[in-house]
Amino acid sequence: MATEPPKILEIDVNANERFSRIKAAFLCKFGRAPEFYARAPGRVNLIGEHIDYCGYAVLPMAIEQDIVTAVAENTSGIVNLANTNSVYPDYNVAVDKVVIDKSQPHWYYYFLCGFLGLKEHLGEVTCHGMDCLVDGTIPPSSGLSSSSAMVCCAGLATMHANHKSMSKVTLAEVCARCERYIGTEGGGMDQSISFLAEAGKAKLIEFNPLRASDVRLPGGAAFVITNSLAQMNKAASSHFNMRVVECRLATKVMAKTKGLAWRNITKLGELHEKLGLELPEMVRLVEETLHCEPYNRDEVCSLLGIASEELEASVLSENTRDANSFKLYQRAKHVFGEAARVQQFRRVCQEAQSGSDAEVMSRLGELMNDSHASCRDLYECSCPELDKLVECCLKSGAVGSRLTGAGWGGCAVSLVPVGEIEAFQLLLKERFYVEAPHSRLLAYNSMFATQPVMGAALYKEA
Ligand code: ADP
Ligand code: NG1
Ligand code: MG
Repeated sequence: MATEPPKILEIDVNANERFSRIKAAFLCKFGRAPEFYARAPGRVNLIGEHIDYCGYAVLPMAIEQDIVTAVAENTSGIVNLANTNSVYPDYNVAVDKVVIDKSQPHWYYYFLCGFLGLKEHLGEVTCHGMDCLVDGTIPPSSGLSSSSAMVCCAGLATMHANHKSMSKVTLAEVCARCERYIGTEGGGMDQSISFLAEAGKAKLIEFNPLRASDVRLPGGAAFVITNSLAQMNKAASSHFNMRVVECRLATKVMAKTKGLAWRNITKLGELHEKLGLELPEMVRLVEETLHCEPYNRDEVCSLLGIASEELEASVLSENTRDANSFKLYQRAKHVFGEAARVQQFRRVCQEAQSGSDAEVMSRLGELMNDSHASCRDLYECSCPELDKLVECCLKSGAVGSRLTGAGWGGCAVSLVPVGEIEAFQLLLKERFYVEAPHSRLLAYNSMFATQPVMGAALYKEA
């Protein structure tokens, strides 16, 4: 239940290879055993890309790959952070001196986003110091939400280390807010599924208010993740925020054209609600009210009747302050089209029992293919490696394939008939990974069929 706190489970650490390894590393680092462990999963988004921050529903599921943090309280008032992967250096900071530098998205800032978010939410004058050792299995910067798994894991660990309890929904909302401290203005899909996921179920995540409902995926369908091996750190570039800003601007320009109080409307979903239209009508409205050529700063300022300073203060973000070209038509058209595809995907899943397996698969596959085309052509959040991978997946037995997560690199998710997973993976190894700049060995870790797993939880040694 979303209104309950995350579960506290008992674990036989000695019988669990991963937890034993984490415990040993913690002992080695801090000279004592951890008091508890927090775990938060990554996710794969099946459909609904770049629309959560516009207020629209998305359809992800949690994956086995996760972030686990071993934790023990300390009395020194310091957050000591260490990582099992030596790529990520140790860091420590006093609980009252935490500052997140947006210009340098170091790994520990993601952890500290979760720490700070919880600290502020709990309204504690001060939080306990904590010794923390992080161990992650989600390929980073690859669209499977390693960043949010880290933020959620840190938030959950901080809550428990301070002897507090909160519902999964509240934790998801707090963590969605505080991940923005790193600079990216994300929606909330990643933190929501990390907390609200249930084993065996994909979820339709809706916002305002945040809620998750079960989506039963057809039995014959497997969702296979493949990694393009191109990485993209979302906080280290302005690509992500630029899209958020373009959607915000499109909202305001369209709202002004329709005579609405545009200053108070920030999301395309709010505009949609105010106009009371259907999604296909919103697509038509984009075609009628916006032009295909990019807008420049002067044009949007003159359309809204504002000065450049107001644009910077109320629409642009810190890292898009100097932007001067905005593709409003293309971004808005993607958002309304993608929101409609999420509704259709869910409907096909609901009606799956009445159709043949092949028919259901082909309808879902088509929606995924259309989603990728829209991300590539209208939203421009794909990249050559991803386009090549998606094409390769489709030629190797996938019924549908699309980029997942923010894009500009990272993973594709493919719909593959259950009986054909092995053949699909073999073909991909030969066709995609043989040419990839990395070895075939890496390919082995870059493809996996997913099973929806449960959301974040706490573990105590039995
Ligand atoms: P995504 O969320 O798609 O994986 P982001 O660019 O949003 O990609 O976040 C990736 C960042 O998260 C990494 O650059 C790193 O700082 C942090 N991160 C992810 N996994 C780990 C890990 N196991 N240990 C430390 N930091 C991690
Ligand atoms: P990733 O790729 O996991 O960083 C981002 C956003 C989501 C969503 C997707 C695109 C964050 C934390 N995550 O995900 O909210 O907008 O892109 O659908 O900003
Ligand atoms: Mg991320």
